[in-house]
Amino acid sequence: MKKDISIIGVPMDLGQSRRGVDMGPSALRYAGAIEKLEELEFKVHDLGDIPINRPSADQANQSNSNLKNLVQVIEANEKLSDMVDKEIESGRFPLVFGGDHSIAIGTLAGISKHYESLGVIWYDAHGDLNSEETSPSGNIHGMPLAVSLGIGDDRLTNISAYEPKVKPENIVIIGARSLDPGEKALIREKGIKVFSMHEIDRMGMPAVMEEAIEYLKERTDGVHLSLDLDGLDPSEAPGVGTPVIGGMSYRESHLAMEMLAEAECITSAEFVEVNPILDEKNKTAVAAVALMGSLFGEKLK
Ligand code: 5AB
Ligand code: MN
Ligand code: MN
Ligand code: MN
Repeated sequence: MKKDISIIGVPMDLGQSRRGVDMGPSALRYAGAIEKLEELEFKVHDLGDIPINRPSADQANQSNSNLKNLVQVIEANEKLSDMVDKEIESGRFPLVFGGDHSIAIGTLAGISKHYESLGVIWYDAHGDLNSEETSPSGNIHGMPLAVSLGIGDDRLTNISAYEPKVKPENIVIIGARSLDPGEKALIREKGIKVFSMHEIDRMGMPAVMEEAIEYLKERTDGVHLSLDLDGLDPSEAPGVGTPVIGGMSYRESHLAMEMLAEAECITSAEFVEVNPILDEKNKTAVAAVALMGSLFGEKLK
């Protein structure tokens, strides 16, 4: 990865119900993300934050659909998709700072058209494979991977006017430990590759990452890393809205990022779900920035 890096902040908290995750981009910047990447000799272009329109009180009260804040989520993702698209066109590596995970819809919409067969690593406690019908919450941050497969409301699946963004066989989920019944059914139906905490416990992180990398290298021409900080154990990353115990340790995650750096396979990335209000002294953002360092080759320098 020798390309310049473009950072795009998305202060979005409308894809879920706990306020504060809109401050994620600031928390990541304060934790030293840009300095870290510059230390690694990257030229960094910080493009600032995308403006997010909040629903009016009227609109917020009309939320009888199972897709909360749908209009605002679409709007933000269209903008994000356009920005990511332009950065790739200019030959830069897009690095997106969330915001809740609903923004992966826009990131993938901007990226995927540049590849014949884009791969995705979904590093997360959750599958994010719900739709309006299967979602227990109506929160769109639990849906972006399904949307990217072309499953869900057409206004979401068709962002940037094409679908699907990803093929099921090009996805690897790592760290899953909280899947809803509809998500499990979809994983079985589509044959999506999942390394749940069970596999991580049994095989160990090195074997999991080796297999994931080999699997993706065989079938993809680029790989997007979508890293939800709740993939980590809440003891080490407490600043997230939907923590689930029994997660990946900081060390395991660190190794996973180093192995991705060695494999030189990652072509875009996003770090999402950092909520500084729920955090302890910005610990989660600090962990995220350390992981970014490993992803961008700190160990290889
Ligand atoms: B996250 C849940 N599956 O759909 C849902 O943090 C949680 O982006 C989704 O992974 C968590 O509401 C979404 C129960
Ligand atoms: Mn999650
Ligand atoms: Mn559709
Ligand atoms: Mn997620």
